[in-house]
Amino acid sequence: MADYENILFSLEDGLATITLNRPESLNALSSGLKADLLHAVRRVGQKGSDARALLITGTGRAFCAGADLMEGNMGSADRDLGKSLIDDYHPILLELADLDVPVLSAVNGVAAGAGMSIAISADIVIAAHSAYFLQAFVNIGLVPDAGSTFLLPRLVGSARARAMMMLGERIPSDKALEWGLIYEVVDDDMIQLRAKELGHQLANGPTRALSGIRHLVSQSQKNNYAEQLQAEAGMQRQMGGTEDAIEGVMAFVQKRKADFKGK
Ligand code: LHQ
Repeated sequence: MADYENILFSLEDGLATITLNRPESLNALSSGLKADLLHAVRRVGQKGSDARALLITGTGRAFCAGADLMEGNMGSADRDLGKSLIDDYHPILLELADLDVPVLSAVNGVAAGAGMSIAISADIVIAAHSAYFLQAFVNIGLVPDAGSTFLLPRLVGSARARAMMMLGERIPSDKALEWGLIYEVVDDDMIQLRAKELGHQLANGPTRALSGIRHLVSQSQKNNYAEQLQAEAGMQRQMGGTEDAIEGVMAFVQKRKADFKGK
């Protein structure tokens, strides 16, 4: 298993876990952390990988405080933030979106700025009771990025998204749950346990169907109704021939738990 300086990476029984690991700066996205993250996500997605689900979380009291504001020329006028996004952030976000395994984020503490964007790009988001979500960008005179303007309005509606983006206020996890931004709130001391439990459930699931679900939901952002029905039919045609779908029906008929292999 490759060693990283800024993240922890493990692969256990089909569950890959990436833990952002710069707790002294609330896991802010330094160049090093972004490089490690991209490398690890690519590992998960590479052909022949044993990963059947990916969990992203953080160490310490934060999930991720967004771009590292202390690094390099972040504070100078000659910085090209657009280039930084295109070169360093988009590859991570697009790699995550393209994965053929489900992605779960366990928001153990604050998720701010691009850290929030990463958190909410997951298929399933759970958060600790004391965690909060912060569209921090406006507080430093920037616009939301790293996918937030795409994802957030779709998750919570335009009214709440615009207010969150313009006011830059902390949204606690229970409000995030009420808004439909996340799936579940967990007691602080249970978040990692619950994340592993859900992660292993996904890793033991019918991987090709889970991949199909994430790609279909993503395609529904641009398709009209008729196109989406067509996309579902095309995907279901592929699923019908999978070993897991055959096993799923057999297990139902034989009144036993299905043993999915991800094939
Ligand atoms: C940090 C950070 C941080 C470095 C806390 N960097 N050290 C932008 C530009 C370019 C291209 C790409 O995209 C982006 C996207 C973005 O993500 S822009 C948004 C960047 N993030 C922020 O603006 C959030 C900044 N942080 C905060 O507002 C607060 O730290 C939060 C609300 C997250 C937490 O507040 P507190 O719990 O009060 O903690 P703290 O402020 O005391 O921070 C603890 C330490 O972490 C502290 O270091 P120190 O040495 O004093 O203990 C902070 O300097 C450090 N830290 N965020 N983003």
